[in-house]
Amino acid sequence: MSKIALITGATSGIGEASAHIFAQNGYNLVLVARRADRLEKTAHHLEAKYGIAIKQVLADVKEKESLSAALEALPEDWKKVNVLINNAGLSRGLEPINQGDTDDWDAMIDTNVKGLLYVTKIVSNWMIPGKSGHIVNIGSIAGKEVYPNGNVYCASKHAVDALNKAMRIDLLQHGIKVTAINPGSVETEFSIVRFKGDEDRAKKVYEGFEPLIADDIADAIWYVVSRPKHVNINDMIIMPSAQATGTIINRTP
Ligand code: NDP
Ligand code: 8X3
Repeated sequence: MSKIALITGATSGIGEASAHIFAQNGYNLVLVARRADRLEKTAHHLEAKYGIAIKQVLADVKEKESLSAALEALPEDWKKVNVLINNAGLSRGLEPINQGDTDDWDAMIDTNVKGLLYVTKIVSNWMIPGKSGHIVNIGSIAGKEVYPNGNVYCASKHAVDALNKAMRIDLLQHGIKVTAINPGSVETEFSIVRFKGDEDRAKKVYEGFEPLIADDIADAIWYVVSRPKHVNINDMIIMPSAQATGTIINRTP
């Protein structure tokens, strides 16, 4: 059987672009997301285009029990995962801490931190018997610095930064590589989700400069995963050339 990559949040943006690049390179894929129609469309397209096999896992990474049941229901051969891309994540809202919506906070912490942990526990245990594997955690520039009103999203990505380091220590003895990819501004559905469907507000985030696109990040993920066995890239920050920090962006007027 070909190598297997398991990608969470594969129905859009960085996860979907990563599914393409791994499929193009002959990997079979386990794709995890919540939107069934999008998942099916992506899976069928990639199977037809690249002649690879795909298992669709319709699951919410926040939901510990149903996530675990859906992943454990995979056939044993499909649990021999070589690469895990912990990508599923979101931001909700951009308000000062005293005005934040606590449901938004729950969604971000439960998805970006707890969901990532639940998936990692299950899949790392599948990797351990083979004494190999590679976990790629999608962090953010928001995990390296804090910006106004970014409070809980930044905290959740700082947690990913810490967990990335922790996983590398804990899984070292099992031969599992661990890498974080930390992007700046990438034009995906991210801002539409952050601003709860307000497409005009989302569009303004990327106005006046050239943001990254999902393929730029997928390309970096493929780069780190395709290094020789003895080489690990611990941590990568990737920014648009026009962006210096989370909020300092050189926009043309
Ligand atoms: P998108 O909104 O385009 O994609 C997010 C993906 O995550 C979707 O496929 C969505 O699928 C999935 N997802 C969200 N919540 C869940 C959940 N609870 N369970 C399962 N899947 C879920 O955004 P991006 O591609 O930009 O985001 C991907 C990652 O990159 C996130 O972790 C984000 O924080 C990070 N990031 C993004 C940056 C950017 O500027 N865009 C910059 C830095 C980091 P579905 O709705 O079908 O479940
Ligand atoms: C997404 C990038 O700058 O909106 O993680 O936090 S940012």
